[in-house]
Amino acid sequence: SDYSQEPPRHPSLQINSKVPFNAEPPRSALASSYVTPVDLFYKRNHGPIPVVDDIERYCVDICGLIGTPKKLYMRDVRMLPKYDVTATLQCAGNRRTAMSKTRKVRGVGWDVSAIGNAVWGGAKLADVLELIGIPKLTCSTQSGGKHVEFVSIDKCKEENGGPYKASIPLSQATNPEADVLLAYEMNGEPLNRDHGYPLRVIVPGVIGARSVKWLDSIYIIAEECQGFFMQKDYKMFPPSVDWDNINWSTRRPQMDFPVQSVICSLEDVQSIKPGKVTISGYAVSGGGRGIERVDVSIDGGKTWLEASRSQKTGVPYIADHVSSDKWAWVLFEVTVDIPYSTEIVAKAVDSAANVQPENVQDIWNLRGILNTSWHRVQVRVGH
Ligand code: MTE
Ligand code: MO
Repeated sequence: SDYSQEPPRHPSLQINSKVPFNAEPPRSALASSYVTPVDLFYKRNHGPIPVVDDIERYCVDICGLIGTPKKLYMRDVRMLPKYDVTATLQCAGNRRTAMSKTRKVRGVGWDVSAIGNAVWGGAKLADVLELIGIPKLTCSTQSGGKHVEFVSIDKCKEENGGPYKASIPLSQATNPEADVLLAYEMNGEPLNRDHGYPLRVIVPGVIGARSVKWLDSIYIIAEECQGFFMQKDYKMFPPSVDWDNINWSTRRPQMDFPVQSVICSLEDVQSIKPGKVTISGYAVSGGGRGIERVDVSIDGGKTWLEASRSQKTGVPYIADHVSSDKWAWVLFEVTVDIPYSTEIVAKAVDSAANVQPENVQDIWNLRGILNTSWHRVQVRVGH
């Protein structure tokens, strides 16, 4: 594969793999802004970044179980109502490195920053599908279509040199409230090459793997996508399953991500001076579930304090889906006195009262996905 035309990248990104390019920002930079700057947003790729230079001729083929196939040009996408959706994208592999410490897992090593929050601008997929005659809130088409498959331009080795792809249920794709976008903007600027120029899918509340970048075609299909990343990857197995006894067909592709929180203001092991310390980070849940609470402990999880939460500076966050960005993370913060060396822990509770699991061992899985265990950091107090 040809990696000679990769775009320039920010020097402070921590590179986890050079080809394909996989990198994340330092955790201290991540939670300092509610909207993650594009430069610092994690980049997760499976192949070289495609080059699309003739934007006039670029189009998305929409075909499959529909009456007449359609070519969707950028001008067609821009003609539809534009929506700006603030949504957190999280890679299922976020925090994988920490999972590997208990027992080795396979996959790109990520610290805690394979996640970012952006304002995605584009057309709703529900409006696009209406253009080709599929009404809103449809669960199946007359010709038996039940899923919407997104096929990209980039090629990867997992697909034996074929394109990256994924699918979502038609019921989600045609639901305007699900806010699935064909996005051409990120934080008010045209999408850049790393993040899917000229057009990508954003599936809010769902693991990043389903938000296909560099969209080439959309297929209306009867069964979910049979691609590698739907069938042989990104599935959650119990700790008893390992590479010698895995049967991929026993599990469904992971879609929504579970409740997550991370302390970003402190490294895994951090030396501090005795006195007041501000503990801050992000908390988010999938499926549009808001964050109900973030608990912080300064004694390894014996006792807890409630942190304050915000999305907009100075406005307390309420998980009511009206005044809040329902697909977006919240930033939390609490200032405490730390007189002695200890373990600091964060755990979040979402609006369905789901709580992060206490120990990583209990959710260990061979691919190292969805490490949402209590986030623990060690502080060493010195004088
Ligand atoms: N889409 C294509 N075409 N190719 C990819 O490799 N990676 C996926 C998803 N979409 C990928 C893709 C994964 S695993 C994630 S987590 C997100 O894109 C990352 O998006 P980002 O690089 O914009 O942060
Ligand atoms: Mo991912």
